[in-house]
Amino acid sequence: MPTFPDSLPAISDIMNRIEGRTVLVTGATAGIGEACGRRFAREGARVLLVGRRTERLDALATELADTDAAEVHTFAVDVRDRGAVEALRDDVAARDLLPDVLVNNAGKALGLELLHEGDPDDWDEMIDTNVKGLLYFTRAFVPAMVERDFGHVVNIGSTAGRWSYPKGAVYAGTKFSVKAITEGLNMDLVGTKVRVSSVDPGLVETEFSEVRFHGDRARARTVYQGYEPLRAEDVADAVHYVVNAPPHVDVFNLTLLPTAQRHSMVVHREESGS
Ligand code: NDP
Ligand code: 8X3
Repeated sequence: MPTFPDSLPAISDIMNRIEGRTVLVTGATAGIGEACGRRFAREGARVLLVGRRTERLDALATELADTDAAEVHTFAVDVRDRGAVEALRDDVAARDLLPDVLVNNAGKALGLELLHEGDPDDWDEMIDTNVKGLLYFTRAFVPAMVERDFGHVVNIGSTAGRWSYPKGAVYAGTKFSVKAITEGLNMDLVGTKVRVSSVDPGLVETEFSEVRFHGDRARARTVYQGYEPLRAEDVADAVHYVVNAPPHVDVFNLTLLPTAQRHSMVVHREESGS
């Protein structure tokens, strides 16, 4: 029988392939994107944080500058604004900050309504953010990756891109699109060393539901009651795993759910008080 030491080091302790890389994260002012920004900074990456809320970007940059040796750059950009995304690309290229890793995370659900009663303004915003914003960033930053024959695109999809659900058809439609775009881009890049992955979480407690319910925090809280949802840091761990994999390994898709969740529609909730 072979003998092993009592505690083996984790793979990520052995090999850090992130240190010194440049990682751009969209939607870094909250939730999963913020957790990814923190995680990559902790691993010694140079992080480019993108979001709309400047005060949050500034606060995060200050915090990371205090606690990490990482280099942090912030950019107040609306991912729906194609011109602003192109200007961002030109700006970071001029400053030699083109990303090795692009985490397309910015996204949202708006409303939880029967499709035939839904609000077309909500649909436009979801499609513009989750699909078109992701496309604009991909179009802006992947050419330089192809030119260098090195890079990684990580799209944050969702279990909603695998299973639609009642009153969530349009959000699910955007996440099915992310799945299709991830698959297509991955094939388009065959023969290059640019990797394409998606990380697809189930229920994660972030500001997601507060945004979905247009600021109704009490209603948002009910989404995560009676079970232990994923935390943003759990998803950042998954993104870290995908990016830190050896260069010959492309984790095409990583789906993670809370243990209490087995499908978009199957969640085991404990009765309150039990
Ligand atoms: P949060 O609401 O906590 O964070 C969303 C982030 O996206 C914020 O930083 C927000 O920043 C940014 N964002 C939204 N619109 C824009 C825009 N137009 N331009 C730039 N940034 C924007 O949600 P999550 O962290 O939960 O969501 C992140 C991603 O994860 C989304 O793609 C979501 O669909 C996906 N996801 C979430 C799950 C969940 O249960 N929470 C599960 C599966 C996937 P700002 O407002 O400052 O611009
Ligand atoms: C977020 C997960 O199930 O709320 O993508 O749509 S869900």
